[in-house]
Amino acid sequence: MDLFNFIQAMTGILATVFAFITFKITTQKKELEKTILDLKSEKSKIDTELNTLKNWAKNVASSSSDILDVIVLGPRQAGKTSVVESWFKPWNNVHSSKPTENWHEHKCFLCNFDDGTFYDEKINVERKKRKQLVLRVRDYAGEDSYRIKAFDYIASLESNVVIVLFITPDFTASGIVCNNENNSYYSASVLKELELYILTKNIQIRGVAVVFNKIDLASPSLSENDVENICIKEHTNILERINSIFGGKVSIYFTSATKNTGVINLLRDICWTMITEDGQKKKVASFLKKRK
Ligand SMILES: Nc1nc2c(ncn2[C@@H]2O[C@H](COP(=O)(O)OP(=O)(O)OP(=O)(O)O)[C@@H](O)[C@H]2O)c(=O)[nH]1
Ligand SMILES: [Mg+2]
Repeated sequence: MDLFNFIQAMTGILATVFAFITFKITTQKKELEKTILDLKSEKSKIDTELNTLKNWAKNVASSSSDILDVIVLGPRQAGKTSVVESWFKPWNNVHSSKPTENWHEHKCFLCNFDDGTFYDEKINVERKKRKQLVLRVRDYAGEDSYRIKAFDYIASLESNVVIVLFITPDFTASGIVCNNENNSYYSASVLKELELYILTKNIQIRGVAVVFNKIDLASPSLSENDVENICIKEHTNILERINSIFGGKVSIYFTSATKNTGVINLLRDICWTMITEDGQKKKVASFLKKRK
């Protein structure tokens, strides 16, 4: 082969290679352009979905729960279970109440309420917060040994605790007197022990309710005012001991589980230790109405 033919052959080969490379590049460019188009359309779909998600998230609140713990204490037969069951099982007959073994726990949802907003960094959007208020009541057996178990339980809680202390006076034909059971259940040493538990663990006590129950047993010759004043006077020592620990947090109630007197107001005030806003109070009031 002479040089001319050789050059001609080489030119042919190079032209073919060049044509092939050009074809390859053009095809790949087209594929790349198609991929870019696909990616753009995918991105726009994702953007639309993300926007929809953000708008949805703006209106869907992130929920968490607050528990209000209520610890019910008092000597045997004071009527603790009767009062507590009138809150949670109003259909139960008070007269059929049996002595409690250990303790009963009741839990129920009280209300939802708005709790400001927060910035959700995962999706870069300001979202609403919603709180669920849950009531958890522990009704302990009146035996002394359960008092200390209740104190241990109180010490395991941190905040939002309401303590309900039942006192049942002796209602006799001649009047109302404090009985020994109340005195020993709320003795100075026992209350000191409770104080120690609360102080060392720094527990946030929202309120303390002292409940004089069974007021229906008071002589009908006594007015409501008389009954209340005599109950307070006859239990001054116990009340002073309780006040010396809990100070301004103590409120006194007069109830009758059999006559359903004062029991719902007691529950309302317990709930309101956690609730300050009028709107929330209305929701709890409608919850309480179902129990009247
Ligand atoms: N008359 C009257 N009787 C009541 C009242 N509340 C409870 N009782 C009665 O008192 C008794 C004791 O009631 P409980 O509710 O079981 O008392 P408790 O404090 O839970 O007693 P323990 O579980 O043993 O510590 C029952 O026979 C009830 O029917 C009340 O307000 N008036
Ligand atoms: Mg009981």
